Amino acid sequence: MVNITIDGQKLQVPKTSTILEAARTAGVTVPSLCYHPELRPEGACRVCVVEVAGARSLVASCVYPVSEGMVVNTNTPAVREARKTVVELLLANHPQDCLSCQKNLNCELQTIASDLGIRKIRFDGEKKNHPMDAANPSLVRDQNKCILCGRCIRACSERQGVHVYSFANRGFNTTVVPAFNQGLHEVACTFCGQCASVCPTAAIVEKDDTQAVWKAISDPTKHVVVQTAPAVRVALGEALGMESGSIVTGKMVAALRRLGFDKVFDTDFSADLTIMEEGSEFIERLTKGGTLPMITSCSPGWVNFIELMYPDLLDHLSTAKSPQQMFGALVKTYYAEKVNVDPKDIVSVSIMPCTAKKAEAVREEMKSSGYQDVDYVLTTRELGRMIKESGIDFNGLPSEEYDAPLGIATGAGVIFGATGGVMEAALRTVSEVVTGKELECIDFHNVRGLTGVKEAAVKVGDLTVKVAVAHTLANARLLLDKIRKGEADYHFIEIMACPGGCIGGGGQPYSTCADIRQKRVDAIYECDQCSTLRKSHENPAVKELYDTWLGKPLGEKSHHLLHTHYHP
Ligand code: HC1
Repeated sequence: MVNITIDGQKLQVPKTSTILEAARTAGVTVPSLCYHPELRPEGACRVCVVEVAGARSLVASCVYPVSEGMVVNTNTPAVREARKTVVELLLANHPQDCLSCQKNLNCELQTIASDLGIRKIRFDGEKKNHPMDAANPSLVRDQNKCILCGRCIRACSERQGVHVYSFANRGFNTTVVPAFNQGLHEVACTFCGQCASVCPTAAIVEKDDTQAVWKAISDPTKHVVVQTAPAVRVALGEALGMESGSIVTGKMVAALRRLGFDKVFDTDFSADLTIMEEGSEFIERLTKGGTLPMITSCSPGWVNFIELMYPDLLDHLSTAKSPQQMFGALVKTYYAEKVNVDPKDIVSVSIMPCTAKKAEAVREEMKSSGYQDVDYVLTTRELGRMIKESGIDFNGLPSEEYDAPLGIATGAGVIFGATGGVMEAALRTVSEVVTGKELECIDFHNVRGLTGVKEAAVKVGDLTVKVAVAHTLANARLLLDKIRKGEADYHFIEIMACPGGCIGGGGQPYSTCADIRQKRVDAIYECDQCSTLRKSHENPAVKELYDTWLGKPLGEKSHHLLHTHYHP
């Protein structure tokens, strides 16, 4: 520890701290833009400058280390003036379209300009004129709004190990671009959206599909159904002014009805179905011989990643479609038959925490019903915007239930939303199906939690099943490299592309950080704990689906509707 003084306050802080970290632990607010608590500091934007006694000039507090006896002032006229000038220079060549910008009121540049009391931009700078990159289904890049903080570069390389972005050119012409300034659809982008999630402005945002959904809802000839992913219910509240980790399942269902959806269903239903299919596939591979370790296939950012980076390992991937896509295939077949609606008149919408789900929905093979199985995917943020636009008092809504039968789900379905949840749900079912005996305890604590890679050995009858769980694509790499080298003796692996699993998805409300992810995870397990049924194979609607329509897991109909193939 070292002794320092910040704004007259004497502190003891770890000697590895930067001034910014020390200030924040002491409750002193120092504004910053390029700094992100989960990414390597860069010192690029200089918004966080402070005065250090004895230093020749102001220093960037996010990269300046503390030292014994250091005296720091964060609020002097010179500091305030320097910060203002830095932000004014950023604004000088920034499109000043705040009122109509997708990030209006969620933009860190806007907030800092306001906090610093900038009322006039003294410099009328040359404006950039880059074309938009919008030729992919998930993300829109507007380099004219880029402030060159480099957070997207670091998120993509450090968190995801994908390395899509880098700086190019010099001076005023500096940009952040994929290789050779290609569009995201032309490079090895997984569309996970972690870049959008850390971008302080609207330089990278999700593709907005809300207008298309509004149009479908107001078309009287369309039957518009919606499914909501497990992780949305524990995050949507944040977009509407509620505390992180608020469980808003019932209010969300009520809001979706008021928005005009004809039926409100739960992706947790098809998560249960995924367990039936994927669990059966695992048992088959384990007992009859098949490629092991088998790896889960529900996270589309992860599926894109293995297709792009490790195509030689695609045989390890389960052929089970994701719950979103199983749901889509059933809505325009099973459900359409049940309610006697022509599938061509059904519009199938999903609400997801994920930007890669938009790309998954338009994959060529996701048309098992004869139509595009899922028509529109909205992120949690987009749903938040629709609710605001409609003037619904979200907090004042009553709690309502999902519609049957595709809204009936178990706790095993909801834990899909947190890292380790798919594995735990699978273990609950696989154990009971293999042994024919009821588990004494269905809480598999050793696969829970936010550790990057978790391992466990689980007794299933006489077998010891070795499992691993990874979240973020950088951690996925660690496991895949082990498999490539023949050093992995796992039977079953769960991989989710985003930090914390879907609760930390690229489409979740902004400012997601470790603390918020933990609250969402806790909320997910609370949803499970409060469920009457907590094992996928006990879902009565799934049982009825098999009994009356599908036949059995891995049967012919399942194969056609619920399984897929991949592209090396
Ligand atoms: Fe997910 Fe999944 S858990 S991938 O994170 O398997 O997005 O929430 O909906 O499909 O169920 C996302 C979440 C989600 C699917 C499920």
